[in-house]
Amino acid sequence: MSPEFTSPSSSSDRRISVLARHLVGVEMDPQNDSISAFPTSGSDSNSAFSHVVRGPEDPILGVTVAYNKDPSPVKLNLGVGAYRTEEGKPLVLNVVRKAEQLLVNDTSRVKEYLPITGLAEFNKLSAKLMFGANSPAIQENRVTTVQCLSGTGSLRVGAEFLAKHYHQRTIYIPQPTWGNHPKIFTLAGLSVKTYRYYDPVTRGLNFQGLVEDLNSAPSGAIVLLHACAHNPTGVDPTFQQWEQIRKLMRSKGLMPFFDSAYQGFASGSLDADAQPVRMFVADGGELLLAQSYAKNMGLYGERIGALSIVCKTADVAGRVESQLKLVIRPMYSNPPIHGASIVAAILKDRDLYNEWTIELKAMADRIISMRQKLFEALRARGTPGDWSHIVKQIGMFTFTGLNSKQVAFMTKEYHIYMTSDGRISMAGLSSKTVPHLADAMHAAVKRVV
Ligand code: PLA
Repeated sequence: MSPEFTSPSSSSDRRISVLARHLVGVEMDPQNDSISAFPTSGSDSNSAFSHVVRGPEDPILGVTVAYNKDPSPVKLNLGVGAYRTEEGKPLVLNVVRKAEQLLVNDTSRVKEYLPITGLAEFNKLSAKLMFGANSPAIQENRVTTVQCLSGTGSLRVGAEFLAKHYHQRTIYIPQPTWGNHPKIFTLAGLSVKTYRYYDPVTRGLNFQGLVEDLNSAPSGAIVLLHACAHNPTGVDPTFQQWEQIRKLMRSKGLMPFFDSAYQGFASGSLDADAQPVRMFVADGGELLLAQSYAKNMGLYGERIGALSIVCKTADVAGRVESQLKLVIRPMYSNPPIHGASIVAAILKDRDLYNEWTIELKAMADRIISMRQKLFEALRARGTPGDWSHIVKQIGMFTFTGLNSKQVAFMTKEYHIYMTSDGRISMAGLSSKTVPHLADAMHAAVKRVV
């Protein structure tokens, strides 16, 4: 932070200036407006925290931090998976604006605490969205759903519950996976192992490796599955492969923990993207599901999601829910109300729901068209390599195959920001920026090995 200390003109400027000085460890002398240092600001030897070392930036969110510091007018942030319009702007869905207006106009609404489990209506509707309106598990009351802090919070609460109450503490995650998964699960008290998932040679699924690894997992182990649009690879099993995975997991008593952060973003259809989860629910077995509305409703900052646990009986589900409350209460007491109210307003109203599906499809289609454009731009440049995976991969990301040196080159020479594993967020790209990205990729492939 580098606040300006030059003569503040108005009294509010002065207040801001004093605050800024306070934040950087210097204060104003009220008598003569001069600046004097806090006694401890010169050295940190008196601090109880002087041994604290600076931690690294997050591998994904840190990309945005670096991007924000870059003054270049051509800079491009393809790091975090956040949807941008053709103009490169963040998007608030129209249907979300409408729902918010309804909420604001309803003066009977209050700001009381929600129950520990969140907004009941939101929970019911979220389970229905994933499991389907006619899901026997829902009709038989075998599902418990609790509102959580987006996908991350749902994973964390689910993991803490498992660490406390499930007989197996090992969770298998795909190799590679979203970088936060191993941290969430380890901190919750689970022990993390990986199963083979991606084959860099074919740039596709290593199905045989996956089957072998799940086969040799201990009976009852937990298995993290990306419900659709696998992050970072953009590679999903086919429905047939899902069916084989399901059979194998059920025969070994492996516990599925689905992470659904992109329902609707893979195919553009909420129902099609829910299919793998529904296959596992249809066999009557148990599972966990973390849902996020960050991407599909564009509610990133509202931190709204849900954890569902499908159980064998309603009685078990009730007891599981009572224990989820004991996990949540000391963690954050109860969840925030606004995002849940927006989601519930949209899911329960037929017109708003339909409008949402149209806007969601438009976002998914724009991403798909960016894949085509980037693929064609590389072909037009004669960029060495087979880039067909760009159009084959699914969801928000392309796992380009670029190595970390090539990524560093693209950031330094072209001001293009992306994660060092070569993942690019297609949702951050637009027709205008495709040529710049294609130029950068072309140069990186030609000049950096
Ligand atoms: N699960 C997966 C597979 C994800 O990719 C993400 C977000 C989440 C869960 C959590 O999202 P939420 O808590 O915001 O609901 N991944 C992002 C953002 C989009 C991030 O890293 O936080 C990504 O760029 O990978």
